[in-house]
Amino acid sequence: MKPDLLLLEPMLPEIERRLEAAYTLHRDATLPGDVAARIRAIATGGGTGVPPALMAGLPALEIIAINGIGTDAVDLAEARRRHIRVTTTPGILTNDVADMALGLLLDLMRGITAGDRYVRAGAWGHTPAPPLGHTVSGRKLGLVGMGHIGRAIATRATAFGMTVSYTALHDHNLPGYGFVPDVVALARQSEILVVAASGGAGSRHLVNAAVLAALGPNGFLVNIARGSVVDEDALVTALAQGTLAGAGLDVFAHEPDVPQALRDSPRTVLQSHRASATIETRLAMGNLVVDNLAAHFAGRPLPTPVV
Ligand code: 8YV
Repeated sequence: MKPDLLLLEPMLPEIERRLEAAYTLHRDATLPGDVAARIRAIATGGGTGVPPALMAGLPALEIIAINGIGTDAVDLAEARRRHIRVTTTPGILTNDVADMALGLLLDLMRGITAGDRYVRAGAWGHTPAPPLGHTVSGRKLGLVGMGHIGRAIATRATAFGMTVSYTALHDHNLPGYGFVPDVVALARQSEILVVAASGGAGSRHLVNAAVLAALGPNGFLVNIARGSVVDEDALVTALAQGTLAGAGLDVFAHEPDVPQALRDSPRTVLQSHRASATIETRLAMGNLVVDNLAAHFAGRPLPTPVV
């Protein structure tokens, strides 16, 4: 009999076909009691995770396979207590997420999508051109978080001639990149601040009103990490008051709800949590999810466990 698996987030068709071949797939988290009692596995996204109440209602749950690297939406302590395995897809999405960070920054500072809208609207030659942009190359960039994604962003920024500094839980002693222990001090010395820190209680609102004020009215913020790392109310206020020049955001505090003020602001470039959303990366991520699940049910070592 095929194990029962709860799929909490859609995956590529070819990945879902592989899952359907090996598992009895359920897609609705509001399960009747007799089905909930049979669920042995969950496949979910990093941003979606597993709501604690759902996890508590699945007595037979053995493994949570995350289609991503963020574990902040899964109660890992509870998983450990219940001996539930948890896996992620490390390393695969690093370059795509770093590319998105630079893409958001380039669009934000050069007005690329604003210029696209201007031309598509037939305004060229008829109404004033969009405002001049800002030079990206050679600027001072600060990174909040210096894991694999942060380092990939630093490599790209260096290729753009930028001076890169970073803050993290400790000095990684990285040649060419300055370590700044305090996030406010990092913001004060940066023209661009990129948030690449893991989500969770330890980083909640790490980028707060004081950090945004230190980044200042000529500063730009990019967030490709988690919405929880930035105080979103403070960000809305800074953009509205002009005490921050702009923000490029792929993640938000309460996805998929995005504050109207951010959607209306001319100082923002917005994406719907798509930094890892390429065919190539999502196929590789999905295959690793399938491989982790298959290893578990075959009694083999898991390829990429975190619990
Ligand atoms: C999502 C992410 O997992 O890796 C993460 O933690 O947030 C994303 O890559 C992806 O959007 C699939 O849900």
